[in-house]
Amino acid sequence: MSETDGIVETVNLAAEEGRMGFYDRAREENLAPLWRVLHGLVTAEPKVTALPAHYSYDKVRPYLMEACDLIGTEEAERRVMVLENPGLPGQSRITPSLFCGLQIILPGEIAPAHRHVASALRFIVEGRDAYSAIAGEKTMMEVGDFVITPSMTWHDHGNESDGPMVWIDGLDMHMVNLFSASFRDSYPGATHPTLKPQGGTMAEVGYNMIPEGYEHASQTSPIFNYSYRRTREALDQLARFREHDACHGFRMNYINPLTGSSAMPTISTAMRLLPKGFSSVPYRSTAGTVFNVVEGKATVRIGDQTFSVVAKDIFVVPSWFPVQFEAEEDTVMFSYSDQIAQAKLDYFREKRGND
Ligand code: GTQ
Repeated sequence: MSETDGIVETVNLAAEEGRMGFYDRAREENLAPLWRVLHGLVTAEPKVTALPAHYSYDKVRPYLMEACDLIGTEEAERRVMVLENPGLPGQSRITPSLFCGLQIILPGEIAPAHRHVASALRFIVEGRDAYSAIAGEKTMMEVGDFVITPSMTWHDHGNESDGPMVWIDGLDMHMVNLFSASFRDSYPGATHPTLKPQGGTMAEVGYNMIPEGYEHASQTSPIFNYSYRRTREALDQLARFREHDACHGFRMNYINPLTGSSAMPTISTAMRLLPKGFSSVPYRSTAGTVFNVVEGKATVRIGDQTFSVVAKDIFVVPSWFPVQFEAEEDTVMFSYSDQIAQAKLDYFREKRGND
């Protein structure tokens, strides 16, 4: 980007020379002329610096294991390898607004309790019988489960199994930091005391009923573990009688049952089934989206790049890049994006088809 990239096209560049003295004096008072930057600020189309990327789990996993040899969860607080977007290196961003990391916990380890304004999602990739304790209630996590840590709730993670446990961390801290609104506390002690029995929240809100007098102040869904067993069953049943969407296949969006809106206030989450042989109509949107393959095998075209993806792989579709899927097997994919945050601000745009 050159210094005049954002200059308004009608500005007479020859005349600018004579205005430089004025610009220099204005700078002394922290003033600058908008006409030299306007079209770089208010662009005609999304200015996208993020790149499409594919993180093969087979290639990434050895680095997670090596990290386990080098540092413990107590020392690291969270033992996470950050998935960086190659177009945004060194920024801990997979898209401009979203964080993505792979967290690994070994048997017997605890990631100590803390809380922060940033909301987090966990999407389980490998392992079983590890727990997340959120606001004093434990949930056991299995592959394909979608677990939510709402803003400013205490959470710790532990592994009570005999194997490693790996999950995707998706966080909105870049949105929080854009607004300079971040706070964080460490809990005095590794784990937060239990306040509710395991399964308590599902009894309260997981059956399309709520207890008389039930109160829930947060905009985040009270359900904090959407189990893969139930999600997969829903997709399976749906595919028997509904038409698939030409762009998205059989796609289900996770919702907050109290509001019908997205399960998290800033991050949209979804699970989709692409039946074997499905070839999608290209789709683009302003919501950069992170995908994780749960089952199957597919070819994904993002802009002019093509990726072969298999179970456990992660890939990212940046804002406004067209994405197109070919399912080589029945393929199930989880995804998260900032769509809901953009929609609430009236920013979200999408296009179906090739134009
Ligand atoms: O588990 O709370 O990957 O606070 C990054 C920041 C995980 C967490 C991350 C976090 C967490």
